[in-house]
Amino acid sequence: MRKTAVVTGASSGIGEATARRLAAEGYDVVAGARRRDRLGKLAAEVPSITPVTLDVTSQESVDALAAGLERCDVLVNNAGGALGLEQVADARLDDWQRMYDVNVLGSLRMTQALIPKLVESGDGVLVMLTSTAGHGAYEGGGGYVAAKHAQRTMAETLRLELVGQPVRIVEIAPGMVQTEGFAVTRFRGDEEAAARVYEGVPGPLTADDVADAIAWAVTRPAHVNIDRMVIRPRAQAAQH
Ligand code: NJP
Repeated sequence: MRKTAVVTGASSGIGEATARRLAAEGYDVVAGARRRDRLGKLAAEVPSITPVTLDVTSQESVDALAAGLERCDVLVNNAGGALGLEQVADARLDDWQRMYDVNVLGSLRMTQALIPKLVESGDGVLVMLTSTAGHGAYEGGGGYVAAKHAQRTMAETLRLELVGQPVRIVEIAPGMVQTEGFAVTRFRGDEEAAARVYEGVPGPLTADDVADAIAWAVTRPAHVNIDRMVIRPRAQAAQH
């Protein structure tokens, strides 16, 4: 019986790389995101990937995805990102609300919708994409830092609550990863400013580096729980 993996935010960056990587590992992958055109191209390239339009901020959208699934062995809560660079004193409330809605509540909606199927699978794995930002703080990162801390503690709480159930909880916390969308969103669509983020940073991680770690963690034997992997570019050791 082939296993099914659901990856949120699979239309670009880490989510897309993870969808490809899990498909290569033999999973049927349900790839969710809002940009259906991008998912369609991905699915045309990789037949075991099924595109599903998904907005993790909409309960209806999350429920529709869950209702269409026969099974779910792996859930990768990857959809997310940062918005804005302001210091806490100047932060915009609507940015914080948006970051919470996508990163934190989006992961919560997906988790609540799919925990029963992960349990049913007999060896479910839930991956929470946090960040090194979820393990510290940095200036101008306030809302994102807070959201990633919340996702991290959600994963830790879930792991405690699911002791005795056949579900493993894996936290993946990357440092700087050069992806298409992350910096652009953070810089509010200013692509030139976003590109400069990676200038002078020797060897940021690639989406594939993170996807490799996710695939390794979820394919461990059922008795092995990889609690957390913190993955940094070598040059970024011990910083955010
Ligand atoms: O970014 P990007 P990454 N509903 O912008 C989707 C974390 N991280 O791959 O809906 C559903 O290329 C969006 O799809 P679409 C980061 O916090 C990153 O770098 O079509 N999906 C797209 O596929 C995040 O949790 C870095 O626009 C929604 C995807 O999310 C994860 O890695 C460092 C959505 C974002 O892809 C992936 O980010 C780190 C919604 N409402 C952690 N809103 C880094 N890049 O440096 C967005 O530590 N998406």
